[in-house]
Amino acid sequence: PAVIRRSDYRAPDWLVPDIALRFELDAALTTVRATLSVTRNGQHDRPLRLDGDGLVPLEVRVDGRVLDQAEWHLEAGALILTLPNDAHQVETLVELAPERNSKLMGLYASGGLLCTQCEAEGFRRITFFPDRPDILSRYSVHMSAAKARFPILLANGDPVEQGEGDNGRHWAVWNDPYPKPCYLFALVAGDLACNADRFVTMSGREVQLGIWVKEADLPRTAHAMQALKNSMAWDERVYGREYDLDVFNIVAVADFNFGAMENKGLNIFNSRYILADPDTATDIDYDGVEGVVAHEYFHNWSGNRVTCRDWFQLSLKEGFTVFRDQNFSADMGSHAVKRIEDVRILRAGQFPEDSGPLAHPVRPESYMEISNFYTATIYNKGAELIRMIALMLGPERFRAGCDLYFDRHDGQAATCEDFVRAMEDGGGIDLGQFRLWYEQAGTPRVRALMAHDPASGTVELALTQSVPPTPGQPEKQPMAIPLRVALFDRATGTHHGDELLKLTQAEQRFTFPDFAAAPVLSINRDFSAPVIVDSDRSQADLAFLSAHDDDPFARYEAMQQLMVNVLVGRIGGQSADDAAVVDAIRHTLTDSTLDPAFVAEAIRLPSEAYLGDQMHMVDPDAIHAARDALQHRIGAELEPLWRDIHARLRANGFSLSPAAKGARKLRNAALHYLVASGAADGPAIAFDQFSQADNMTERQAALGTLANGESAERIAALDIFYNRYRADPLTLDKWFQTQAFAFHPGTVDLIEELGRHKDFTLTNPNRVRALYGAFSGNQWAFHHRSGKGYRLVADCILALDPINPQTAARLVPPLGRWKRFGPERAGLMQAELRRILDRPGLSKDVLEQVRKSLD
Ligand code: DPP
Ligand code: ZN
Repeated sequence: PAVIRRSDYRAPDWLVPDIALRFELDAALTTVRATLSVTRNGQHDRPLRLDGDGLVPLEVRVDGRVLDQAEWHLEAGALILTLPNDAHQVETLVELAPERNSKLMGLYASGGLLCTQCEAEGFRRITFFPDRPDILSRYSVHMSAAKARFPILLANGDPVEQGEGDNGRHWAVWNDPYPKPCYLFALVAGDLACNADRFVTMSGREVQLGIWVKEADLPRTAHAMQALKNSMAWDERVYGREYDLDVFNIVAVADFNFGAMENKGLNIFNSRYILADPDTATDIDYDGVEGVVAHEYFHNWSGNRVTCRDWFQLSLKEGFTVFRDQNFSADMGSHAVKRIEDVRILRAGQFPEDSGPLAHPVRPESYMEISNFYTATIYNKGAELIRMIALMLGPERFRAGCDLYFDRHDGQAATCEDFVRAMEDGGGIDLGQFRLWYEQAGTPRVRALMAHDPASGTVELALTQSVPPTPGQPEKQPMAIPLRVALFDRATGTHHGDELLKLTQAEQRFTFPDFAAAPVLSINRDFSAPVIVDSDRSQADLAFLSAHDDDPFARYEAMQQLMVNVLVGRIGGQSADDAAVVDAIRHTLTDSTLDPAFVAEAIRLPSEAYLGDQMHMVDPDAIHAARDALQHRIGAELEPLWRDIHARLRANGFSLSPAAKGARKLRNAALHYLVASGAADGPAIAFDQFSQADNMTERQAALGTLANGESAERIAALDIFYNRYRADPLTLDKWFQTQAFAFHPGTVDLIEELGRHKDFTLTNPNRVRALYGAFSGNQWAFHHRSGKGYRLVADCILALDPINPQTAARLVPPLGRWKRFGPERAGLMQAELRRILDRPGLSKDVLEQVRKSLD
């Protein structure tokens, strides 16, 4: 398979200002007739190339005349035509078999529906077309289908006409007035019920909103609808961006590769990001629905009105839109907790990517399969880049930069460089050196050393930075790193204001006058830059910050670092001062001024994977043992507190208020530590919570806690959960996932069993992720010294690849981290990667990931 390079970008040879599509829909056999008006772009005599993937033209016409076979040919699936004039009408007819489309790209069947997924390159599986995001076309879509099976027919834009046909068929026409790239094309046909609502925009236009689901799921759509209306209002208020069509529809489908898709006027969602009710959705699920509904809605401006020139610019829309949805969610709930969660996600997903064989810049230079680049680097690190720009500019100038970006590029396919330039021109800033963030992969490390001179009262902060080598980038230049710092007075626990330092050189010194005594350094406050900070702060200083820092993220971070230091000591076999951690947790738990949701974050031990990331060589067994022992100690020493919190925060009735959510979060943390304490009644208390809970947040947390141990309650709870939810796929996913996440010595064997369970299927991506995705994130279990975990995941990849290569490829990265896990495990992991590579006919999705992982 060919490697595509950013440097090879060329403007398209032909444009397609208009396209008319006619679909005769049927699950077994659909026909698609496409009429493209094409115009030559510039002076050249190159042929028209229409991408196709698995398509065979049944008919090709140019300006109405049927071509004979000698007048066209196929090249790597694409239809090649030589055209004499500068403008023509090209018509093709193809047949599709949606119900046999297990890749879930293009037109496919899911639970009786027909739906589409085109991003990134699925449209070429529907019809012949120049499938690249810089071709913007006006779409007219005519669909016909059997009315009984497919009473609802939806497409992008506005509905214009509908009617009855012969043989029980009916039809509908939808037009989208906004030119768009083909990756935003969508249609849905099926038996759907609608949660209908309306939104009046800032200029007084009324928009019809519809969330379309199976009839039985209607009661689970209220939260998504509220999130949609809140998003529309927020984008008007914060960015001045109004919705632009008369209808906005969302459809939920059960089988979906992504979380959701921002098709113009017709978002299609993985049902897990639409459906929520207290019985089946956790608070995290509710927040996921709110965040993803917002994300896809915000794409209407950051992605659809202004789209990407080519797929190397993916972060242009994704990084910016993640930044937007993060801020929206922060505004809907707690800024402090949202920031902590987002950093936790970045560290869990993006930092490992940045330090492994799949590391790539936010704007990559090359790819084999673009589906492999929907990564935490493009999305989450991309969002951090926008956040740094926003921080350096301040709110007003950032808004001016955004306004200029949207105005300047509305209706265009733009680049990351266009965005940066709009920020420079609109915000009044020089982002010259900052551009390196788009070019250089790898997480920068900043070393911070503080010295105090009592004679002069001067504090000197010496900062050094380095960016580690990554594949294809052995040497790096110093980056522009904005670091928020504050210097705390030890006696009063206060500081004189927080400063934004701009680190631009490899080594830089900053001085601060007027400190009679040595202060305590709070650095990278609010996680102002996505870097790793090494400092020589003592455990006492970290404990001080964990009790006094007024920046919630920095306060959380101090606590985390305190815990990491103790755990790394324990893992290294040193006697560690557990008491410092226990004291800091006690102090946090008893500080009544703190938000319980923040407390729950702050007292949480760093994950096993995060601890692994702190070490040069990862010993999963030692990490597990150390973390387990510390957890036990915290549980046992603070047992009365855990009991008290658990009893006290029991709610009277369910609410989704931030206060109620925070209480549940802290209560679940208390249950977790209480069980970890080894108290004899721990499992019984957990089982009681499991049985009594009127919501999934408490039920699943109790189940998860029980799943870690060995008890009669564990078996009973898993059984009850299964029987209660076996008919509800989204909730049954939790049953698989909870067992895959369990800290239990038998987890690896259980995965093998669950992979053969009658409810396990490879055709549903959510189910695959719930079992194998979760398992490969369970460091201790996945890295079982037998190598069985690696074998199970490799078996799954091999079995899934012919069915759904995109989802199969997503399971590869954990196997690629072999360099960090010692020679024995490395050998076992490489052997599994080679076993995959040896399979003939591997997809390019999996091939690219496995090849890079072996390097
Ligand atoms: N649907 C995916 C997202 O919204 C890809 N655009 O991020
Ligand atoms: Zn997106």
